[in-house]
Amino acid sequence: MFTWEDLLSGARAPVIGVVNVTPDSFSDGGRFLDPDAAVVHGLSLVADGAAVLDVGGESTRPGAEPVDADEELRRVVPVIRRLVDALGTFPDAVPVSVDTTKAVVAAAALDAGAVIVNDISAGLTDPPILAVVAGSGAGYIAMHMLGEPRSMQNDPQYDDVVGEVADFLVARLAAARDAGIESEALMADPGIGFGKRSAHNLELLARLPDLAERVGVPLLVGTSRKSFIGTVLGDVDPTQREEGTLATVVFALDHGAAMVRVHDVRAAARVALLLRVMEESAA
Ligand code: PMM
Repeated sequence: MFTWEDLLSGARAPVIGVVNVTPDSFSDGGRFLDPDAAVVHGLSLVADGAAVLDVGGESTRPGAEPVDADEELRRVVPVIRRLVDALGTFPDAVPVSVDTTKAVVAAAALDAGAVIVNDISAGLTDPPILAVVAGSGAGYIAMHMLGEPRSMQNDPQYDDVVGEVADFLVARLAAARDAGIESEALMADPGIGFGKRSAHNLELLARLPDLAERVGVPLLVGTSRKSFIGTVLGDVDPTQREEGTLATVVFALDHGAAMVRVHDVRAAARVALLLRVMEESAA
């Protein structure tokens, strides 16, 4: 069975590298749609220090249209199979995760050698995904999103963003356990940018320690290149947000995040390793 403790006790920095096999993701859409390019990119992220590779075939950027299961399968399964062939299997090698909300895609990805399912809908889009994960002993990431990608940035509102995200995650983690997923296999994610304004994202980051305490499982934070960084720093192109991303990576890891999910793995992994050494010497 996969456990986050086994992964996090390894020597690698707690960094998940993004492999988007999509034509339309917000910061790298189209760059790795070709399977060869996606595999080469994934292997380069491992060389850069990634502890997990997260392979996704459906863009989740604001306004994105859904992709049908056949197309998503066609995009991700060959890439996962080839990455696992090249890397080997966890725990001896860096594990591969699939970024999907669909049970059929999760099942095929696990069959191809993935050992983690990253579900931005926390099991709400396709509830049987929880049983698929439970049956395979895979790891599971449950993320908070308000609404769906097509409409999530249309005026999102919260009375208490941290409390509402925590309530949601606690409920979805309970559903995952009810479906048979072990607690040690669960990770939670506040879903930065998913149905949230900049102020909501900043408040979630500021109060990560509260959130970590409420959810009781390791937290993943995905800020990489997201628009609140551009809102603060005034740049328009997502690829110009790397320094800002690094500031959020340091802040998140220092405030209770167990892992971060990024596009530029080399910089984040080096920052995270240095942070770990500084924290050990301060202890
Ligand atoms: N962000 C994106 C996609 N998948 N999954 C999790 N768990 N957390 C995130 O923050 C997250 C995600 C959007 O970024 P991308 O389209 O560049 O992958």
